Amino acid sequence: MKVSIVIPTLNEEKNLPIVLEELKKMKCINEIIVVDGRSGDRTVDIAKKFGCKVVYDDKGKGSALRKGMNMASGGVIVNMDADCSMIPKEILLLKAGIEAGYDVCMGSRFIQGGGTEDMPLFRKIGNKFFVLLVNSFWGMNYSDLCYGYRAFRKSAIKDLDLKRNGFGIETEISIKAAKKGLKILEVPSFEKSRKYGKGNLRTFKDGWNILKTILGEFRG
Ligand SMILES: Nc1nc2c(ncn2[C@@H]2O[C@H](COP(=O)(O)OP(=O)(O)OP(=O)(O)O)[C@@H](O)[C@H]2O)c(=O)[nH]1
Ligand SMILES: [Mg+2]
Repeated sequence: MKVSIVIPTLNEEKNLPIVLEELKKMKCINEIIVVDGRSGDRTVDIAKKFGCKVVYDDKGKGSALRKGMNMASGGVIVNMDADCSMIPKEILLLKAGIEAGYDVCMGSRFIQGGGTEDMPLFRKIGNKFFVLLVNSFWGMNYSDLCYGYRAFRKSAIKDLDLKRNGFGIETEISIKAAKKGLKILEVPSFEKSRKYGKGNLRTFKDGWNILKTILGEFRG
């Protein structure tokens, strides 16, 4: 199956070329869509130099991902970050999940083979708490939640009908995939530290948004 990669970017001029250089070596990748949140640096120039499709969206990471996924043409659509925290070769594992018949194949840092060097203790505790809530509310067996390295069957994008604009998007995906009875697989993934620059996630503000996402989906 052909693979489209969707990468949201915000000021990633140092990290993006490293990621794109590695992606270029992978034969299974058909297109790379960079959805830029109006970076003030050379991110967009770099993406264009590597032959990526570039579109703009300044409403947040969730909105950017939605825009990129909606325009992707591959049968398999993979979301990944631009900050060098995700190992490009794991795309093979994510893609295999879709080819084996799953609708969504999610990287997990908390099953054997996975891990993270990019998550302070209080974020780990928050993530575990959110995983527990989602598993209890929707009868799931997720091991991870707020992680964006995931592959989707093209048809799943429409089924998910995503709405969140910010960092709540991963949580929304996990919950809606469960609600809609999509076939979900977790595969191990190792998250490295972001290489250059600072992350945009604000632990408490975005943690609150994630909690609101869970409670909103529970009520709705
Ligand atoms: N288009 C767009 N991309 C964003 C936005 N915020 C973050 N990103 C990108 O989304 C990806 C993940 O964002 P990060 O800031 O690394 O967030 P994170 O990995 O949860 O947080 P850290 O662990 O602190 O790195 C990166 O490729 C960012 O450049 C945004 O508002 N718009
Ligand atoms: Mg990051």
